[in-house]
Amino acid sequence: MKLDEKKFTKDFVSEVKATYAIDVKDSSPLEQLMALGNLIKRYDSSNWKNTSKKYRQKDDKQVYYFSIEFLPGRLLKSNLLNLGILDTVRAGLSELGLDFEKICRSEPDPGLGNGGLGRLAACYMDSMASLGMAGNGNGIRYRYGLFKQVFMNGYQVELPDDWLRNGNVWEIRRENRACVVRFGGHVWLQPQADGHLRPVYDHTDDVLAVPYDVGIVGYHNGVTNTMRLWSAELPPSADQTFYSQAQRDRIDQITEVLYPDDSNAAGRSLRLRQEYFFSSAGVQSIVRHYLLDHSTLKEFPRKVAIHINDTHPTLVIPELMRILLDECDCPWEKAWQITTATMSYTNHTIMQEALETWPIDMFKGLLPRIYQIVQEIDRRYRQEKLPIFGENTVDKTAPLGNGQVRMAYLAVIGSHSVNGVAPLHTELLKKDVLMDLYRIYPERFNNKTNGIADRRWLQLANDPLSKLIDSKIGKDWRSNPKQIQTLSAFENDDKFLQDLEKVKIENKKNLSKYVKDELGITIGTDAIYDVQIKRLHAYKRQLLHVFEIIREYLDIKDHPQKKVIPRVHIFGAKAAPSYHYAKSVIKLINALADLVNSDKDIGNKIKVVFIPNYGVSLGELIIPAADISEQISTASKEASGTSNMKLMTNGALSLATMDGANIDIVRAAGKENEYTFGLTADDVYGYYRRGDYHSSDFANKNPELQRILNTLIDGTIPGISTEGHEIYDSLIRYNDEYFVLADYAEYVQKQKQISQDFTNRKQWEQRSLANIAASGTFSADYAVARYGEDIWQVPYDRILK
Ligand code: 26Q
Repeated sequence: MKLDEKKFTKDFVSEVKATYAIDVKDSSPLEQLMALGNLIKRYDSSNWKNTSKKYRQKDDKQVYYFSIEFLPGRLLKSNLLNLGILDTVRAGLSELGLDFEKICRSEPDPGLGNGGLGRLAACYMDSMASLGMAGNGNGIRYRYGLFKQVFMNGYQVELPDDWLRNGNVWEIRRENRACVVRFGGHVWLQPQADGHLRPVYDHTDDVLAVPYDVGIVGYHNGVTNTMRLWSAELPPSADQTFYSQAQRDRIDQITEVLYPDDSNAAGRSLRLRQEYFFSSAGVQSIVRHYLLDHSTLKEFPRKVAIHINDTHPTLVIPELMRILLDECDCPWEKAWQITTATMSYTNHTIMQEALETWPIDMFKGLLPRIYQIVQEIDRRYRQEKLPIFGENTVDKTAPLGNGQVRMAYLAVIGSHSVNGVAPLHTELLKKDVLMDLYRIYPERFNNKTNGIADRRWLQLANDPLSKLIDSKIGKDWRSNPKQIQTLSAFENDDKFLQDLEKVKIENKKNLSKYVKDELGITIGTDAIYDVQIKRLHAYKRQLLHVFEIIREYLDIKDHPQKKVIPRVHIFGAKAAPSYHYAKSVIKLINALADLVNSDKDIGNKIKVVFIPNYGVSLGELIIPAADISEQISTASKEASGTSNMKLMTNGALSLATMDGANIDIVRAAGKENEYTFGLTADDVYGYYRRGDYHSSDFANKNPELQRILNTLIDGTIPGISTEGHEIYDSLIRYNDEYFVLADYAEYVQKQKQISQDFTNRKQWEQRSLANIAASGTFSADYAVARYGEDIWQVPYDRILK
């Protein structure tokens, strides 16, 4: 959009006055943020209105991306960037004597997700809008986001994330679009005069789902799509029904908090309530919208694609069936055909035990009509497949089995497409996790490698690098991320390589200031910034990284004179509150940090920085400063990973196992530009098959490793007597489920290599450049375009080069 600085400052001044009845000079950063948000929303309102209107007039096919999590990050800068008015607004505010960065920081970061899956949903929203694709988000407006993490005495403590305290300036409450979602009660089928069976409900618990819409602004294209988040409220009571406090609480609870990624939460009926709540409200609103312009349902799958981000929204399948059967009088066969043609499903996990299931008893009580429909899906599935595949296979794959509703199986059976998120992951789905269903529906399985919104992760997070890129190859890469490849023409341009180094140092300064201010730790910009930022999970093996720090520590203590290349080990990770082991690893890292950071012999040679409360905004600060990207999961366990892509595009070199999308990153950037090590997925599966992994063998034959293991239990690291023993036991007594000891030696060897290589500044910058230049293929724009072409069959405007 067009906006000159003068008009902007005038509008802004009057907005502050109109909203708060004060002058700008008397306003707080929060008030400035609110006024700015309102103004931007107003500037964008025609785009938003016209986008919806255009989709409706052209009768474009709509994609609805259902996700129980969205992690959009702060929206101020990204909306300004995408509208093309970032520089104008920045200049205007500085003209008024205001601190733009401070205003940005006063925006809460909506933590409506746990990690990769939620952030992926947000990246895809950004890319759909930027491609001009008719994409809609559908999720939950949690009153409290994922807990805020603080450390007390090195332990994780969880505090509530009251992100809505001051309201959300980007949302619009649309009470007139609310729908009722029914839970519990009794249902029976009553024959009608025309022979139809119609369900009759009594004593249901009804909940009002109220949508809050957030505009998702496309990049420089005048498109604004909608992300719709549902909030649970009391239904209006026509008959003056009195709600007891218990009923009120039950309703309020539904959208009160986001569940942490934690298998203990599975089986909690509130989680199931959340899943049905947003699935039902979303599908109801889709059908209602569709029927505004269409008189029959025949066209539904040609006009609507519903995508489910993991199994959490799987109930959209029986819910669409319910609406078609019960409210539109469709016969079963036709309803099923429409449903399967509409639905598609992405799997994000490889671990069998993490596949979502619900006890039938709970499911039936909470969702009686939906359960009847799932039973019928199950019955027909068995009937159809039994003669072809036999009882054993059908029993293993049916939606109902072992007293459970098996959500992943229901999702595969009710969709026309099932995808994994990296090539290895998709192969493992076919070979292992969903093997039997792959035999039954081979044509449904496909891969869609994850991607990231480089607008946020490069353009916004790393302005200095973006400007440097502009100065070399122009700005085309900003709309066509693969064009960044042309940057490799400068691999022998010494001046450019030095500039690249300067940018990295500038970003390190930024981060080091934060670390100093917030944690009181001094870190130099000459050190290698070795970064591992992701949820804390045993399979992600933060522990392997810890072992390297202990090794370096002991090495310096043994050889105080030895010259070392300084390192800063940077961690960011939340542990699910009930994940005991993960919390022990947090305590271990913090204890080690205390030991190392305060040891005079160590000085600046090693620093360990565990930045609390890692999330999108901290990611934007940390990632541009990274030299090394730790992607060290046990091969086969990380479905894709996406921080690997964010770090790559910011010039970090990966230290990686051949897992998830690391494999694709290594292929794209060249093996010589990364550090790969460790068991492959085949090796890991070989151990499983033979059952011959013995972790203690690795400890016994490696005295250095033995010594490191002992530091967990011999008091070398103060304050971890309990945690140290637990972790030690998990490795030796319980045979090291994630092969940490098996991968130790090679990992360490690569770490040593990194220290050596880092001193060759030119070559390092060349390899950093190779990563940046190859990162364009991991832009979510291409990922979403592939979803659009292969799965959703929806058109989009932008031609990608
Ligand atoms: C389950 C049950 C009860 C409560 C919560 C959950 C739950 C919540 C979140 C289960 C899983 C998640 C999130 C999973 C996730 O983020 N998976 C990651 O998805 C990324 C995007 O595809 C991949 O890159 C990562 O490899 C994968 O771990």
